[in-house]
Amino acid sequence: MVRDLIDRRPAEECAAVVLPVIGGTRLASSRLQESEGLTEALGVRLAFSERVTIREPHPARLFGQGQLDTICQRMDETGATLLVVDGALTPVQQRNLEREIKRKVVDRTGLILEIFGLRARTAEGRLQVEMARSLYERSRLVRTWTHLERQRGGFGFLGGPGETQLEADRRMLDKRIAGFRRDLEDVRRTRKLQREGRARRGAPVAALVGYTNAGKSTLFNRLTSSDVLAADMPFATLDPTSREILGASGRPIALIDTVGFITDLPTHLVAAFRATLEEAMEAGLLIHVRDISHPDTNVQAEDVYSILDQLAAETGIDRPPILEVWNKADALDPASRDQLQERAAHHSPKAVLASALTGDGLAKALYEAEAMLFAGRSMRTIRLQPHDGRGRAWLHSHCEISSERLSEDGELELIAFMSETDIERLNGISPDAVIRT
Ligand SMILES: Nc1nc2c(ncn2[C@@H]2O[C@H](COP(=O)(O)OP(=O)(O)OP(=O)(O)O)[C@@H](O)[C@H]2O)c(=O)[nH]1
Ligand SMILES: [Mg+2]
Repeated sequence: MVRDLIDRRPAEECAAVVLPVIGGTRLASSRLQESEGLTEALGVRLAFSERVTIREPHPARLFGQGQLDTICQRMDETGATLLVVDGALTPVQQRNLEREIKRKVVDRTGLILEIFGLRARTAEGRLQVEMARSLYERSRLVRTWTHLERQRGGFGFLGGPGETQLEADRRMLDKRIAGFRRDLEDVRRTRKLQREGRARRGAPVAALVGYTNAGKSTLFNRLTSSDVLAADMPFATLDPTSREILGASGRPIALIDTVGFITDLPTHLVAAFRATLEEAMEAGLLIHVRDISHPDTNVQAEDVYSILDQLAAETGIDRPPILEVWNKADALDPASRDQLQERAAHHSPKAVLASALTGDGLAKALYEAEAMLFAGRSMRTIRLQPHDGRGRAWLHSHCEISSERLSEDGELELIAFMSETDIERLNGISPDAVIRT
């Protein structure tokens, strides 16, 4: 049923999946399965899939000639119409491979961008995907400068006399990217206003983050009694959804479901989804949902943390505190479950073993989330310099403000509910702010 929700590619497309393992790099054991899952997410049939060990990557076609011949032969035998190389291809390698095997070739970034394209439902999601695609195409144009110029040069139908096709393409893409950037700025502004609205209502925000397919949306649905799409496929969620729930203490909490991460997430996607991802980085708490039953759960967690670090560096926002939810506990055998239960109790960051499917452990997870969100939240008096618009804006978008006035000496005095983390953050933004209990 879920599959029907996805635009499907013509069924006659049939893909060969090759996972290049380059000179001793360690790849997660289930990585080939992930490649297959990503390919199937395009709605194409799978012809075959294999790992190919490459000692020395060939600059012009990545694979050795013998390896390429074998791939070609298998593609002929199985009737494959598309080659998915689950790694990075240079534009030159991609073109040469296409020429040699006489079929379409797509690499990991192309594949993920394609899936995002199929999944984008809202105007905002489509805008972000289009932006990512244009950035990707733009980067590939630059690197193939010489060959494209030779191949298509001299037409110049967009520009003046003598303009090459490449220059025209580049100009067209730059124009589109600039347009997308403007539209995305509007999206960011709208999201900021929404965040401020939430803060005014006093609801702190917890964002669900984690590897794709970890169970974020299933957990979100359970906790909020919602019905967002949760499915056994990569990148089921693209657009963030937010709902308010009441915690055990009766205080409101806003929960956000977000797009999933993946190993080697294309940097263009991170850039394009900034408005969405910023939302998570601005939260008071990140609930890192992990599929603890997955054989590569530790590698996945490492990759999630490195993407979060990258986001923190790019947005200039400190990473919010983290609560790990070790999900899919129901899929473990009883012995490992006991073992993990024990390990979770002493884990840093704090971890709760749970199952979004059966509901086990969710009350504890919510309790811990609430405790972390409200930890040390108390009423503070803050004095800001008269011109500190940034500090004031941050307070309004992150903390519940109970009053605000101008003091006799022209400084701004606010009374707000702040946690220790809030105080640290405000200190970073407004070093001159004076905060008293
Ligand atoms: N056994 C088991 N399966 C689960 C559990 N939670 C989620 N799943 C399954 O895992 C798959 C992915 O769940 P989603 O909730 O869509 O995962 P997600 O993290 O939102 O994934 P993306 O949106 O693609 O990033 C679905 O088939 C769920 O039914 C759980 O606690 N136990
Ligand atoms: Mg999801």
